[in-house]
Amino acid sequence: MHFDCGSYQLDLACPRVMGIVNVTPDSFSDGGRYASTQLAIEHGVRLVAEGADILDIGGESTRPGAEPVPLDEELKRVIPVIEGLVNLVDVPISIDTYKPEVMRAAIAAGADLINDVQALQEPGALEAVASSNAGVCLMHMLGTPQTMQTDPQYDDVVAEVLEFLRLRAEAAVAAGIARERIMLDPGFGFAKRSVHNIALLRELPKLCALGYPVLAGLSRKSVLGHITGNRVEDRLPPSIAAAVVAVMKGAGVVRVHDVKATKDALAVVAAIID
Ligand code: 9MG
Repeated sequence: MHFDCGSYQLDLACPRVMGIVNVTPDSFSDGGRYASTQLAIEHGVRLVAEGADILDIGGESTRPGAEPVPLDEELKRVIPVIEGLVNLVDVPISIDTYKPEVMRAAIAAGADLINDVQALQEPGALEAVASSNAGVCLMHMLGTPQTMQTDPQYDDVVAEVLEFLRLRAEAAVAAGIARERIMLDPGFGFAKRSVHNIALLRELPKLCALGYPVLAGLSRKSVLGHITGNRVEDRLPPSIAAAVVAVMKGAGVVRVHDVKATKDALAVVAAIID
């Protein structure tokens, strides 16, 4: 299977690692360390040197309870980072945003992939992607980061997430986005209790069976804290375990903070399992 995004075509026969570049002072695990253009660019370059296959740039935190960032502030955070990175790295640049204005500006600045935690539901978002050649990651979430963890309820979380993503992919195709440009993501940690996250990971092959590449983002997330009791700064081993399981269950891309450690773990898996 391959995935088309911007000027890149990713062969997903081997799993790809998306490295996270937060440009958010309130980012839940970086504590604002990379909240300046230069530091974010340097961080992205370092992640590529460690083996990142994609960089995901985000200017608005999506952690539970995070406040929205005004449009102009988000643009000021992410656009200079994208402009800086496109000249320095040769991997697809992804922009983590749900705002159509940010999507358009990011694509004009050189972004190849739109990572939308709202699955292009914002008015104008489908059109912003359709009028470009960027790829898109459609993620499942109920509500917004402010409300999502209040009391998430599902009768059958796997069936409901699959149906949502199937319909959003259909909407994207109907808007003119080629199937090869679409990736799906169950949205681990977004309006989900641990039991929901675990069921979605266990049943990931059902999502893969929809025929689109699947992205899994479990790095440092609270479900790993619930399972292990570890605080966020001690979640590297559980994050690696989760990434390995996700790949073994069919994920084509894993979104992670710790690129080198994840690449090493996946290299061992690839050497042993065919
Ligand atoms: C921005 N962001 C935070 N967590 C994420 C996840 O699990 N998937 C995607 N696509 N984006 C995420």
